[in-house]
Amino acid sequence: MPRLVVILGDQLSPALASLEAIATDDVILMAEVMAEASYTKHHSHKLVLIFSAMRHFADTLQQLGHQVLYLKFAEYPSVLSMTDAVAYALTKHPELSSILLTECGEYRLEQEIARWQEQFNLPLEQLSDDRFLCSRQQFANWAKDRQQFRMEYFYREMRRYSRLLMNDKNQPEGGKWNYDKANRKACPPDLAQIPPLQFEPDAITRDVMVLVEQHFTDNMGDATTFRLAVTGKQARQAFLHFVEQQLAQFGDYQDAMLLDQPFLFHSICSMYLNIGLLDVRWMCLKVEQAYKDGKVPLNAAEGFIRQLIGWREFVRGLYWLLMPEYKTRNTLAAQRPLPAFYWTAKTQMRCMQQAIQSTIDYAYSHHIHRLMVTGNFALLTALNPDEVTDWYLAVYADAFEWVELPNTLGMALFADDAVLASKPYAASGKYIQRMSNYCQHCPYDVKKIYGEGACPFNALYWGFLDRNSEQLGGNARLQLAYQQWHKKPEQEQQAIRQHADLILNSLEKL
Ligand code: DLZ
Ligand code: SF4
Repeated sequence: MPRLVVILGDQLSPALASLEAIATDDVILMAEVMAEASYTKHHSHKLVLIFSAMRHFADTLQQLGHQVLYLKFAEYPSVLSMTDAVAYALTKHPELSSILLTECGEYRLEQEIARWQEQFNLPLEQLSDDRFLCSRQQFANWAKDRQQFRMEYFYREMRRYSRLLMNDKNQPEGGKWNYDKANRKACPPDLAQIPPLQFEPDAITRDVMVLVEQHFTDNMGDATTFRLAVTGKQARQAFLHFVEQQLAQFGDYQDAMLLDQPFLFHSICSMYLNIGLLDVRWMCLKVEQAYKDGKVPLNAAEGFIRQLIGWREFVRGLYWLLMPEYKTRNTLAAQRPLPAFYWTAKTQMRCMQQAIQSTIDYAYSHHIHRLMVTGNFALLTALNPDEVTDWYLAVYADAFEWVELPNTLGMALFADDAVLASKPYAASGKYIQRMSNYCQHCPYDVKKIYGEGACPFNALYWGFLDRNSEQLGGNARLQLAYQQWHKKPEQEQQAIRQHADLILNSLEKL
């Protein structure tokens, strides 16, 4: 009996479970729809990436002999959502007698899909997404008897399971599981930078760029500057370029930031991986091989593999374990609205300007920009988690809720009742000064805590600790910080509090 096989915009993998299970008379449905393109105000590069990659993927499927029904954006007036697309496909193909898909990546859409069986009166089969190493069920089993979920322990199990960077005695390569401490160097400004690979848009991408420009006029970014990979082949080229040219230094400098160098030694491949153009096992094996061949040091290979099989799988597991309640958490009762400069980069704070400008230009900024600059600022100023998480979901090309929400709500905002992080990643200007050269190019003075021209991160940091002392004062990992605060003379504390309040009441002016 022929089936309708629905493939979503982040499921562009030839080895997708539902494609592995496909039969010759099944019909594949892919659809560009308004509901998915507008549930958040996606960056224009994210829209071009997804639509163009979908069109290229559909062409490949057709060339392989599959029957593909592809609905282009705005060409089917009755089709505004994935549900509409399924309804349309079933009218066109009344012979189809069931629906098959690989489980989707977001709770929101999963709820919509769960209604199809009743709505269309057809059996619906959903396959586990085995593009992840750890299934939702395996994660739930791991989490079952634990009071606390810590990435490090999950990661060790994933290393044993995947056998990546393990020696023949089943011990971690080099004797340690984690080399993160070796990965926190500041980057010398004159170190040669090798940019990530970019790709000239082909005719399909150019069409999509025009479409996005026409239909999404107020979204962040300029669609005409789009230069990302849009096929699996290009994405693999981009990743191999990273392994050969950048990975060796990725380890040492993964937390560093430099003026006008948005990429440093990062791969910029998360957006390809998260829509299925890259395969996580293939990526990890390439990185492991580069280490075995003596081309990259262990701290680089381990640091990269940890992001993929540790952190990425861990946040996905937690997301599915804890949704939908997870999204409603707001541990520190943060309520302030997001300042307009998150959309424009128009702020004098050089660090924020740099992190946001690269977001506008490339739908990308690296993890320290996200965690320790824009995220840290949002934490210190008590920005409303709904607004902040929606911003991250919208502006990054790699952002889908399963990965974005735990990283933002849990890691950056410490708003998830300490499920993800055991302490808030709050930092003063000193951290940014240590890890970047931004402060040398900033009108604010990083050495000043309060008074005219003081770096806002400083008073905000102490103000954050002071304001939340009831909730955070007992946190063992913050003892040193609280001791430093309590050592300050009362008069200085008062001046800092006043300065922090002044900033909090006029965020838009920073
Ligand atoms: C993100 C996205 C966008 C912008 N557009 C589409 C689309 O038009 N059609 C589609 O199938 N998928 C799209 N996606 C990806 C889905 O939103 C994605 O499958 C869910 O976010 C679940 O991860
Ligand atoms: Fe950012 Fe403060 Fe440094 Fe300016 S001085 S770049 S605001 S940390």
